Amino acid sequence: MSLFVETLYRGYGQAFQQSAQCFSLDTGFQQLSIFDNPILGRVMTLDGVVQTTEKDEFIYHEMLTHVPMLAHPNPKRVLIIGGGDGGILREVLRHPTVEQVILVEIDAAVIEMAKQYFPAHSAGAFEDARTRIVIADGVQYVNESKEMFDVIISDSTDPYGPGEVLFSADFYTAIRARLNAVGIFVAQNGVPFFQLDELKDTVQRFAPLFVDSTFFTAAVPTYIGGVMALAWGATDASLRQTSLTQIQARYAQRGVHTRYYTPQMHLASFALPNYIAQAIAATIA
Ligand code: AG3
Repeated sequence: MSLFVETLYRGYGQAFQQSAQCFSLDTGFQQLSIFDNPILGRVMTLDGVVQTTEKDEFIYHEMLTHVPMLAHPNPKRVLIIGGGDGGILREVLRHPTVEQVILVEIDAAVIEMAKQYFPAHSAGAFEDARTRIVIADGVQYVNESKEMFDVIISDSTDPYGPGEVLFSADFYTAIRARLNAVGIFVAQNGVPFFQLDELKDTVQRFAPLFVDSTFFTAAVPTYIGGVMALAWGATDASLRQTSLTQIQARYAQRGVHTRYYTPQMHLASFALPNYIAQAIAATIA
């Protein structure tokens, strides 16, 4: 039996039993590996870090998508940075309000491998008439694009390697300029129990850009170490104050069906454990 041991943190990790038919390739941007595990199904890793598994992908993809999409009254234009496996794209397209989604992925190999080995992640989303795929550097794209969006979702790797620039103040500034007057930006921000500095950096970088900035959380088993922080930056503070009744009405009206997300979970996900709340408070103070 061979084991894959994730090497994200020094001195602590998670191990996966790996099927015999596993493979790994250098995409030119990163080392991409795919294997099967008896509990989690198929697993994709990039540079030794678990990105997605068949079994628990729904938790992350639903929360990172439906929280901003349902907080927004009428999201028509959506930008996804990264997200080459198509999971976020699939969830965004569940909203009938959406007219166009642009997905900007730096590494075409991620999309190709995901289409082939994780077909349920995109479930046809790459072929949807509303989808536009751009193979490009996300930073360059937001710097050069003139397009405006209602919701922008950053589905990146951790801030090492190709993903590092997607956590920079310059990137966030360029993102802010691409948001419509009523706009929301969300981003995966790591597991704060182990990656508290990343959260603090984001607190500092979001503060001058968004009138409302905070985090919401989701417990994703294979992003091990407790809850994952999802960063939230909005152009309008009322978006986060949307009532349960309103969110429920939108959820029903748009016909979105989910396995983790519920309107109650939506509101609850903004309640932060005190060690996170205190880290945020200490950073802004
Ligand atoms: N993007 C987020 C992976 C983050 C893993 N990091 C961690 N465990 N700290 C995955 C891509 C899914 N579409």
